Amino acid sequence: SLLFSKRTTKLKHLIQSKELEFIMEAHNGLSALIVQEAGFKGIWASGLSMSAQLGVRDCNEASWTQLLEVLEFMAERTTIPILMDGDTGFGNYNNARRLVRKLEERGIAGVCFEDKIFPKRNSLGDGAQELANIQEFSNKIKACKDYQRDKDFQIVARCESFIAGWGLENALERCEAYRKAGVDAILIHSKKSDFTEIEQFLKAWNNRLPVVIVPTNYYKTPTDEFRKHNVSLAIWANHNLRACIKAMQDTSKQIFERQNLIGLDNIASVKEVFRLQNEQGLEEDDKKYL
Ligand code: SPV
Ligand code: MG
Repeated sequence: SLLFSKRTTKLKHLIQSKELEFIMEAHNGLSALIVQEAGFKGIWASGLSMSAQLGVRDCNEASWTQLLEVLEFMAERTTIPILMDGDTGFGNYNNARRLVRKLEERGIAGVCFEDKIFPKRNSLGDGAQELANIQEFSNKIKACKDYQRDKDFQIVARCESFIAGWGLENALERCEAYRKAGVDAILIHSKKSDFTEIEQFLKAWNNRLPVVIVPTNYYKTPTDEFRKHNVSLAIWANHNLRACIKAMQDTSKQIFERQNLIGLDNIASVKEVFRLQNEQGLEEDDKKYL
């Protein structure tokens, strides 16, 4: 049964199964545990969220080794698979495949690489987007697939043709090249507020490989539409980050203005903090070992 499988095998199953599955964003050890406790079967280690929680921009300002440290805490506190947002792979094929090796060593189940130029920019912003050369990016994928040790480690190729304004034909050409390079799944991204671009792609793509989507901007599309068009995996990509930003802003403002702690109803108890940290586990061990 999958219950006792490796995380790579679990992620492979989430991606390769016929069912529509969901993974949820987390950006540190605590949020990763919260995602798991909510019932999700997998975690999206979002580049936007991990950079934002460090207080920097989503354009590779945080180095890949700094992100590895974040991912290590996320893996430590969870058992469900984590898919890392690997941006462009932090360089050429050699940098990308070394990242794959380090992710495998830290128990991360897969990585998503996007076909842009390092340093990348977030896809939802207004700035111009430069795409990678198709051949060069395909070879990067191939190098990573050749280099991984665990055969179930998942590599997702993210196509940014729509984001860059290059259209459907370009998206199909790219994704076909990435498929031939041996990638496990395609992530097709769109920043439109409706499902039209993704729907056109899904129809033309015709299930050649599993498809992953990120419905941040077209969130009003009913989830059954994703199911109907055979989407494999939907990523709720940044909503824990946005939830804690709002909660922290409200709480800081309220305490600053009132100069007391009365009537804060939207905060967790200290007891809950201890529970999430597993304080009790240490107390039990202290009795045994101290
Ligand atoms: C992320 O969550 O970092 C993503 C998705 O890459 S997006 O922000 O839409 O580019
Ligand atoms: Mg990202």
